[in-house]
Amino acid sequence: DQAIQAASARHPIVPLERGQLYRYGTAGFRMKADLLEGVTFRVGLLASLRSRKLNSQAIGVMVTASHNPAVDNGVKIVDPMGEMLEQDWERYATALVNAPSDAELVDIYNRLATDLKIDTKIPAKVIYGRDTRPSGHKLVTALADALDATRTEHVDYKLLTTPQLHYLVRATNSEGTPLSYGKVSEVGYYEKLAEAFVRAVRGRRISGTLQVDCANGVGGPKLSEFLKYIPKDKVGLDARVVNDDVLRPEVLNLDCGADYVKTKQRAPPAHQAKPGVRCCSLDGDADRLMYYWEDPESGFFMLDGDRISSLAASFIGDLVTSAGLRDDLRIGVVQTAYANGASTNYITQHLKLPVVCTPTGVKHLHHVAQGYDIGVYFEANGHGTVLFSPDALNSFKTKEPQSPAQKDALDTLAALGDLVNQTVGDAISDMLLVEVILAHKNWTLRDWAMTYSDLPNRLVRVEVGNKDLFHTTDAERRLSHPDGAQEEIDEAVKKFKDARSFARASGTENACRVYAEAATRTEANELADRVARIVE
Ligand code: 16G
Ligand code: ZN
Repeated sequence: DQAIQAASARHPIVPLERGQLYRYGTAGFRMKADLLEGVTFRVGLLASLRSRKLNSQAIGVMVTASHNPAVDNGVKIVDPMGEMLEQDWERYATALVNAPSDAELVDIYNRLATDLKIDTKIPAKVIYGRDTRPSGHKLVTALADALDATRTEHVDYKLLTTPQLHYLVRATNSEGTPLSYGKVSEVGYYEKLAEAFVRAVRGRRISGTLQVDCANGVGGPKLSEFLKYIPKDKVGLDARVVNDDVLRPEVLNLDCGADYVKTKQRAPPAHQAKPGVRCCSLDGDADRLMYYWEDPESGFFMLDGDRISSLAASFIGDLVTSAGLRDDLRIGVVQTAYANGASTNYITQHLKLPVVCTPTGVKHLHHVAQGYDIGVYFEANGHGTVLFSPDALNSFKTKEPQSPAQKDALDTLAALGDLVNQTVGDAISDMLLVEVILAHKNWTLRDWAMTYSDLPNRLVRVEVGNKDLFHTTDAERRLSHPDGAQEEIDEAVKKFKDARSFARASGTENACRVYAEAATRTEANELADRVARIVE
């Protein structure tokens, strides 16, 4: 108790304005970095409890604020299989972080240990990493102090992309078991991806240049490192890495990156690629991906998370059919309310695959995707992955092929099982998946874009007095509170053709978001404005 109390005194918590509480939200704790030192210390205490609760398995802690500006930072906990922290535990994080004094912090820590029947004498292990933000160093020092005070073994992996940390957590906990996820090192991650990529491309070549904008974040140096593991003479992949300046913190996510491309619907101004060149953008911690190109005739065109999802679902669905496994494996696609209606129609009507809608946030999508043998999940913002069940992975390896085509499909599926990060959305791994699919289909981005036409849509951020007044149901597609608001939105939607709109409180900012789509751009804009006025 004394060790914790003394260490906590070195990393004080800053009271928030107007008595507000810190809250473990969709992306952990995320805010201005100068508020986070005490928060990160306390997250360390919870991570040690979590490890002890789960029989000393390794728990991960990632320090990042993803696509947010350089002055922000954030901290989140990763569960043993590389998943997001179990939802029940979010309130324990909130309780610890809001303890008003060091002494009360120790009380809450002890009470949690008692209530959750945690033996604080058994070993605990926590591994952690951070993105390139300058504040990250100080925060991991606070984290390490908490781990020392609780006698927790810890490993500092220093700079990592978020998905790399998720990989390492799973690799650590599965090491030496039949379900080993790969070597427990950053190099192990590169080797696994590179080997699977070569296997998946096999017999084809990645054509043309791929320009990758790394948001001036940690993805830049990590992607460059990864590319050293690719035998270019064998598979191609002429990747040109841009916006990879991690020495000037102020340029992180500035006018570049996946979030910029998605929200501004344009290519980052620095390093504009020549018309026709295949481009993609990662975000600041490399867990989101956007593809786009500048068309000589029609201008900028973007392929977002919905497009990646439908591309992956179509390719994998066809492979499963060719492999003769269509009747054995259940394939499903998981989206959120932000998914463009045209993508949902394409997946259900053209690909004939089921689509489930969940609330925003990776943990919700991931959870539902786990219910399938092959669960494809992506948010429109470019975060997502494809999950393969143990049964699915097993059938790719053990089914006896009856023809060379069937063998080819099974081999490709097995390679995808290793290529696609099974723990969380991973921009580098997803990018390789897209490159593999385009090579197999012999498609350009324009071919990919031709599969369906997006409904015009608009997303607006609305400042509201208190966003906590807004409650939703039906996977965030309807407001249940304030009273009468949903009826007004319904009335507005009725006035437009093929229209849909919803409002929800942001989980990461103090604001509401309004989404609208309709048959024309003008109508989508007008509907978004109307609904924004209702919410205001
Ligand atoms: C977080 C979520 C992301 C979601 C976004 C929504 C994770 C790891 N990240 O960044 O999935 O799209 O929040 O933000 O869950 P919002 O609630 O502010 O709209
Ligand atoms: Zn991110």
